[in-house]
Amino acid sequence: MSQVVKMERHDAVAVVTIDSPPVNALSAAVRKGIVDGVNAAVADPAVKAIVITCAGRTFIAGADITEFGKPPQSPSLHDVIDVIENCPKPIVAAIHGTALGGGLELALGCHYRVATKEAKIGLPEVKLGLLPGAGGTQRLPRAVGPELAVKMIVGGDFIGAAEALKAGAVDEIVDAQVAGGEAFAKKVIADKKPLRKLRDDDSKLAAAKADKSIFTNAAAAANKKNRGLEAPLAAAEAVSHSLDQPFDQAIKSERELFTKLMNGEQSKAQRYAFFAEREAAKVAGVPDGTKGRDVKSVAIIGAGTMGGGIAMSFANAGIPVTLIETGDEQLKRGLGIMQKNYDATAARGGIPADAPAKRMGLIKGMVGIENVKDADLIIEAVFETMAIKKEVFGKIDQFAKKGAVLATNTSYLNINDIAAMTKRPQDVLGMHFFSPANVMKLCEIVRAEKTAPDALVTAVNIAKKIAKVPVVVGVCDGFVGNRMLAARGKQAEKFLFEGALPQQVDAVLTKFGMPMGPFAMGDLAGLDIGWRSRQDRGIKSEIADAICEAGRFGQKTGKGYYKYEAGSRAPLPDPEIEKLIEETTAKMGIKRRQISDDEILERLMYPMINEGARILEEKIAQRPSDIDITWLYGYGWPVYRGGPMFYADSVGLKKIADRLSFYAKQTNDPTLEPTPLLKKLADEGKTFASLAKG
Ligand code: 3H9
Repeated sequence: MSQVVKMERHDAVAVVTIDSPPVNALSAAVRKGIVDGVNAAVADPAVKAIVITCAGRTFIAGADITEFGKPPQSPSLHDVIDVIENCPKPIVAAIHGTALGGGLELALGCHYRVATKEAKIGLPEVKLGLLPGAGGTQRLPRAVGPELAVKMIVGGDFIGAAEALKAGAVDEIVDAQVAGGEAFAKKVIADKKPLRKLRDDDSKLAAAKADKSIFTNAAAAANKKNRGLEAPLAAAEAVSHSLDQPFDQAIKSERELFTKLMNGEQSKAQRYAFFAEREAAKVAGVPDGTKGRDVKSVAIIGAGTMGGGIAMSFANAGIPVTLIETGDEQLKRGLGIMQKNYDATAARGGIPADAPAKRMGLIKGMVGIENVKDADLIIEAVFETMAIKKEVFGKIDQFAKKGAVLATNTSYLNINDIAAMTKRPQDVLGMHFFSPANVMKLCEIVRAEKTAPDALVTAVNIAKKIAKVPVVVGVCDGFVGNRMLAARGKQAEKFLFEGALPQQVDAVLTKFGMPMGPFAMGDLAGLDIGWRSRQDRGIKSEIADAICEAGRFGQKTGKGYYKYEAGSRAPLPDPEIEKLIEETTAKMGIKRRQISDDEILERLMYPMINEGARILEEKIAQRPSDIDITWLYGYGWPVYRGGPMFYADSVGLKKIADRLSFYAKQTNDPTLEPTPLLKKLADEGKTFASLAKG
């Protein structure tokens, strides 16, 4: 008897039910249980048809990812699907929740499929750096036609039951999976329906035979969207074999491509990122069973770029928000920008035409901070100045209701000091969104000294609800992401003095896979902000200051470290900058030198990793993988490189520690010496990942 799959006979229908929480993944035990269940049903002469279905919240969510990279155990998923497809009695897959990856491949091996109304199906393997490896690249095009199939497989996106029915992937929509599956099976018996096998049905391929451009177009689109990823290109190739190879040969090609991806570095990194993201949502150091507080209403203070973006994130998730400003003028301006932003997205086809009105309808603009009084969660997004934040929190404390969670969106400031302005520091924490807040998925949830566990859990829950990826961090200057960014920025700036130009430094990072380098990023954010902050703090930076003194504030002035053509965001190298840098360094008596790309990469990355190690030592981040998630979702770190700490492990910590010591001496900067934690791990031949295991 299987612990995870049971078989019951209801009249002439055998129901094989998989019950392997949380998501019925196809572990070895589940695979064996299905084969045993089907074989038992075949052996029972009273059974005329079989239903395969799942208990719990979902149909099979795919192969068991935790088994990848370990020695294979039989039966393989291929074996299971062969048993199903070649079964002498008709088999109906009854789908609810999500049928994903190997789960959908198994369903496509069944002779018929039914799904509940809210069910979704998809082959998201590319998101793990893989492609469907159990026949999905061949059976899906035969079910829905190659055009939709390649779109689904290369993009990894799901479709709903209604679309699946229309496209031909399911045969009927049912109210409940088990009863609906049984009823359909009875019809199959009564109508003597044939043992339909997708592998033998080429009818939908015939029309597409002439035009193979759908595959090259899908590959080109994937390449444009996600530079450097191998899986989408391999997936497009695998699906294309549905047209130029017989079924069995195409399955062999699929297997070869799948195995190559599975053994490659990219998928390893992407699988790591999948689990790291889920791990990040688990808050260490709160008592087991801590529940979040109820959040029925949300208020956001400040309708500027950040406040507006945060409000849009809530509206996008269908949650009403009150957006608070100090005056009508500011409120009108903020709401106007949001409306324009939504209209532009709708015009591009990014959201339905009626979405802007619906979403703006969820955002209620109000003047006066007293309007926070009904909110369960208040997020402050005003100017990044301690004095102003303190004043605002003093006022929030006056008006907010008891038990409300009070969050600040500060990106650097000490939240303990902000919390001290209230009589309820246990309710205060940080929710640091990243710009543009309606797009970027990261939300650093900052735990201050006195933050109550249930307040923390509330913030994590609400961040997930608005489709953000929460990472819990501690209080320090810049938290995790910006603190590491500062370590990188310091080196980037030094390079300009030593001999490199902005375009050389940036190109090293874009070649690595980052969406942009530090100088293009500075131009995008606006150089005047840092300039003003340096003036406040009495800090000089000769090149950056000279650029701002020349009125070059970045993209908004059409010139910064680069120049920009009217209406374009593409950075163009500017000879004027080259001249400015050379003149400035000449005046300072610096002899410039050729700097290699290798040196640039090492000196940008390793100090950042060193800072990450320091962050772990100080327990500002709970785990190395949390730092990786911060960079994946907040700064566009390429997912196929897993994140800075994962990357460090792949380079080897000994090499990183040695190079840091070398650069500390070369540039006369002792802060570059490896931190005690990095040094210890390097000396012991260990990785950052070993810390998580410990
Ligand atoms: C594949 O199928 C390859 C085949 O083509 C070929 C094979 C030869 N395995 O996300 P959640 C865990 S590749 C193992 O928080 P939700 C997850 O880690 C696979 N574990 O829930 C978490 O554990 P914990 C193709 C899995 O409701 C728990 O389940 N399939 C798997 O927000 C809950 O997950 C995919 O890529 C798995 N396959 O979302 C689908 N899936 O509680 C991947 C989940 O310990 N999964 N877990 O942290 C998903 O997209 C989402 O989990 C899903 C549910 C939408 C299903």
